[in-house]
Amino acid sequence: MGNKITGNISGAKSLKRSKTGRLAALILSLALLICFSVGCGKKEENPNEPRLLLGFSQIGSESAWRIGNTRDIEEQADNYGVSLMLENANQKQENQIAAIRRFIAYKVDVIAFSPIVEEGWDNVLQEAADAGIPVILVDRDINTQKEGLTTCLIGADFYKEGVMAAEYLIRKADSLELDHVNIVEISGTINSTPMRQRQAGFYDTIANDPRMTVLESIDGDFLKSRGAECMKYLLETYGDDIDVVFSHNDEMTLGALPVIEKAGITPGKDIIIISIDGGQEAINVLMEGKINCVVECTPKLGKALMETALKLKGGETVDPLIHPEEQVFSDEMDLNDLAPRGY
Ligand code: GYE
Repeated sequence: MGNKITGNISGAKSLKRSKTGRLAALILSLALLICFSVGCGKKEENPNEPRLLLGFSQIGSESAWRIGNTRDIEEQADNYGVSLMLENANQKQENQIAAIRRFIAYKVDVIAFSPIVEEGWDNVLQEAADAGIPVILVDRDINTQKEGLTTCLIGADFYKEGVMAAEYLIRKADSLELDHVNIVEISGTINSTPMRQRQAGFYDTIANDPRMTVLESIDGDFLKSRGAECMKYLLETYGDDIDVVFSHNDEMTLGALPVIEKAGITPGKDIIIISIDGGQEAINVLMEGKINCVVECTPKLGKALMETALKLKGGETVDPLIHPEEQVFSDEMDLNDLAPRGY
């Protein structure tokens, strides 16, 4: 009997359920119909809502390269719907460290920065790691004994740039049939990755050529004004002995050229001029014949940065090293059809 009552009760319930069920099914189908017709079948991304918050500490505004790099990162952040907190450190490491601390306090999704020099980042990066915020190195590397403080590096192969600069010089010395080549080097910021690696690539490549001598290497800090000062000092010290100026960036080269001309020397003819970056102004001067060779270093790292940051936010693994493709522009080629450089 208990069973029957139970059966009756359960029968009544199931009758009730089936009525409710039919109503629910109707509501559900109506909802689905509305959803499909207005496109709410999946969770829509709100175009006004950023996909991620990226804190980026830029070194400064020392060169056309750097300004082009900042602009590219801003443009690509817009393209990818990334909200960018951009801080310019005005060439000071302590400003970069303070910016990274602000990004941590703000709880950004991802931190990116271009370290002005390689040393001295462990503490602040440990703080980012403790806060669970992934860090991307852009353009330059750091030197650390600690594992896992950063996720990846997106930047040029500076060693290869130095190699390409030296290979050009060896070809040029061959074509001019030079039996000795005295080089002065105006280097980028001491202890920065491009300075160290461009120098290493260049030195390693000329090492086996007995014609090559580096008279002096001097720190021009990637700045135009320093390029001019360095060149003045080098001309006062070595005068006519200088056969080649190897300058680590266009800005310093553009600073050095008027000093050379003022001394009555013709750059590009009396002295071989080799530069790195490939900004429009240097390419124009190369086409005028006052620079002999410019090794390209592209500042356009924004796209790779946004794609990597989005992957990190999505919990995906990323490539530990992304190098853009780069080339050499020189007086060995016709540059008339070269597309505008964009920086
Ligand atoms: O060559 C120079 C700049 O780190 C690659 O920094 C960059 C260098 C670039 O300011 O112009």
